[in-house]
Amino acid sequence: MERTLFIIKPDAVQRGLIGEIITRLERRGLRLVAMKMIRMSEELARRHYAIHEGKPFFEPLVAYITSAPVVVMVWEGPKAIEIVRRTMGATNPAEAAPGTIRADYALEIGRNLVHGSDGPQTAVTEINLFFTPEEILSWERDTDRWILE
Ligand code: IDP
Ligand code: MG
Repeated sequence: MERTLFIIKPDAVQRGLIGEIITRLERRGLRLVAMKMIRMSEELARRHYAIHEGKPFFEPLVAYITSAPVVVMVWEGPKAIEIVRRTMGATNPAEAAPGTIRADYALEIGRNLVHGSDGPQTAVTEINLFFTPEEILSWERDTDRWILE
């Protein structure tokens, strides 16, 4: 089992796409183990995107991610990190495969609706940045035996 941090960014919240986006991950079979709506502080945004510090898009990215509430989640499942990234589509919506969230609802890289951790180490770091251990729930889902072999 793997866990990944997933964020519904301000543009998706403003556009009323929270339900639509959660539905895609939920129907896929991934299990939701934590969720909250927050307004990201500038400090949290800078820490979350620290790897991009110094790049030309960094300051606009911090402004974008702090501009309105976001919905932060932890999703769990086998290969959850890769499966979520593939469900999101490429970073640039113009290059995202049809049927992905970014291809179906977005046009530009700076308004690409969602974030998902890009690897096991990043996932752990990012989850710890947004959630305390008590906020992450381990629960048995009755449908698991029809989703997981
Ligand atoms: P990812 O979100 O697919 O992991 P990253 O390369 O980690 O993509 O970039 C983080 C975020 O920074 C992107 O999702 C996007 O919001 C923003 N971003 C990345 N590259 C650009 C760019 O060239 N212009 C504007 N925003 C960018
Ligand atoms: Mg990234």
